Amino acid sequence: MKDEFSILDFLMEDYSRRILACFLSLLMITLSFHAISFFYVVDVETGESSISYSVSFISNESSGQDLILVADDSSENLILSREIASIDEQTKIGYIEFLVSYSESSGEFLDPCDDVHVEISTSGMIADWSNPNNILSESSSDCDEMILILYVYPNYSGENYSTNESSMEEIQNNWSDTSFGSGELTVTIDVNTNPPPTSAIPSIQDDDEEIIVDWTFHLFDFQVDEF
Ligand SMILES: [Ca+2]
Ligand SMILES: [Ca+2]
Repeated sequence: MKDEFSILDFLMEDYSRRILACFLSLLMITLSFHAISFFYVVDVETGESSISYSVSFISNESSGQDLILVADDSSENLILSREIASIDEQTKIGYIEFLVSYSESSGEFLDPCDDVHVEISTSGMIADWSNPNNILSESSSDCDEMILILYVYPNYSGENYSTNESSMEEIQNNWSDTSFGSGELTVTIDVNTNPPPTSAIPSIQDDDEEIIVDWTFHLFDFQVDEF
């Protein structure tokens, strides 16, 4: 009888071990599943990926100069576009800068500088019109240079950056919209002349001013690398 009990005990022990082993295996599988799920959910909820990308910009310029004669008490328009600046449709435009300069060109003695107002019309070109750093108008009465700037591609500064919050596809889509910069940009120049003291003499007048507009399109392409 003693031997029979021993065999039974042994079988029961073996059975218990198997139950325990199964239980522990199940516990390990369950814990592993929860751990993987937890980290996956954290990943999804934070929107972060273990993959990081570096985005680098390759910049270029297209520039030109226009001389515009504006009669007293009137205005002239300067029109610019991709076509006029010889920029192909695939090239991205970051921003456009203008340097407007003039001097008194009448040649008359003591002829003071004229009043000049320059303004970019907020229509015609697809651009980042609400960018707070835009300078869309300037005035001068003393022949000072005027600088205007229009940011065309939203969020473009030319600064390289790294991110793990976007996928490769999202980054590429973000910097590939060539619709920005399409259309025509109109810059209006107003002149009101200030006459020389000798203007009482009919032959000595100041009827106009010659305005020089230097413009530069800041262009870019980009590269994304995984690291
Ligand atoms: Ca003058
Ligand atoms: Ca003048």
